[in-house]
Amino acid sequence: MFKAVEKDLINTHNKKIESDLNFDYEYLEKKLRKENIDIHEIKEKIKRFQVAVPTWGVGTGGTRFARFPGIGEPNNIFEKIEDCAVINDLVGITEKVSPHFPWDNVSDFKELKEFANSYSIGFDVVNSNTFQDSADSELSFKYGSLTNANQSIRDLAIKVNLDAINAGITLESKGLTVWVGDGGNFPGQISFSNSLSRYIDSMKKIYTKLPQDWNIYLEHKPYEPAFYSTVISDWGTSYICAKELGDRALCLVDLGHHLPNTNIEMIVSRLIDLNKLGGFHFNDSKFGDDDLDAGSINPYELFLIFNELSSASQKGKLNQISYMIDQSHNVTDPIESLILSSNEIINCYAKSLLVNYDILEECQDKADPIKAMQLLKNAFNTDVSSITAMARLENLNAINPIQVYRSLNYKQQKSKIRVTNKGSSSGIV
Ligand code: RM4
Ligand code: MN
Ligand code: MN
Repeated sequence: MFKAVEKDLINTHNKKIESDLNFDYEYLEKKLRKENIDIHEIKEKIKRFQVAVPTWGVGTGGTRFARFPGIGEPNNIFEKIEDCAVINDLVGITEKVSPHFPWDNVSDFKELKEFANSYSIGFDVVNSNTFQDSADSELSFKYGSLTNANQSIRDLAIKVNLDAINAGITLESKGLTVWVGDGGNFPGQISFSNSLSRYIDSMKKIYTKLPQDWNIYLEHKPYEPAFYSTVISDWGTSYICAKELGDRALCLVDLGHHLPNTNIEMIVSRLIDLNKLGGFHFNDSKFGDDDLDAGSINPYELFLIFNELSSASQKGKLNQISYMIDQSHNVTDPIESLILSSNEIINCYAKSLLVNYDILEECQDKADPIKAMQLLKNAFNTDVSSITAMARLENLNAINPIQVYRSLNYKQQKSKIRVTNKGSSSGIV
């Protein structure tokens, strides 16, 4: 750590605000003690929490209309790793990055791994991209990839996934996330039934090649890029497929992959009970897969998700969960968005640790919805920022990461060395 941002600089900034932080922390400590909550226990849990950052998240995103590149943005995976290292040096909870293939392909994955490790960055799950064609490909995913009616195209999509696994083995990743954009724009375009059975068939071929200590994560999504139907449209379909594949196939909940007003926290609970919850892609949205910053629109929902996770964890029902951010930063500096998002996520986690789940269950059993709701609201309304900031300080990271980041003028500095693609192209990343 501290190759991207100097430790001394972080220290100097911390020194200036450390006494304010101590004041806030001690105040909260006393307040929580009255409720029999040990703030140190919560802080220790916070210090161990990790959420991965997606490589594509540090590039400026765009809509299907246009992309407005930011200054000094990274052009390749090495520069993306540098940006991810800046984030992690400041916040300390994003030690791993999640690459996307073939976007992040390199000729020497060992070199990439060593480069990342030199910044104290490791690799989280790998992602496969079969939602666009590579420039040199004769076969096209235009009408589907893993579910395409044409066997050769399905084989190519399987190969993209196997290549991603192979890259991931060198990078010491432990999982593959599969999201397919397959589906139809019009009624009658695809057979719901045939495409699902082809999906399962293709995924079985990938699953058999999965290393023993890996998991495969299945993402569902109701629409986009296909607008009438998608093959893995909802958590139920995802669950059925994961079950069909085997124990190492798990469901991944991308928060933006639900229709408005869907009760995502209930889906989380269901998947925990079914022993199939594998991970998350955190982001926020108003309408669809908006990929906005986590907690920017509906922070209470994020809290309620952590509420399910913490309550299940206390009951010993939670397995290892793969946490990741999956966002598209179109109008902000992606580094700032990712710093704030990781903070929103950890704050919601900390708040969920304030809930007394025994009392909550009592309220449920005694039919006291007001008290139950109050328990959750009190936890959500507690300002836990001093706990998460103290966890950062003790981990030698920044009390106020945005402030330190802005003092670096990082993107301005990088713009002198990195070439910005001036054209305004469309596309999600
Ligand atoms: C999809 C999905 C995948 C991500 C791509 C870029 O909507 O969320 O996880 O890899 O976008
Ligand atoms: Mn996703
Ligand atoms: Mn998405």
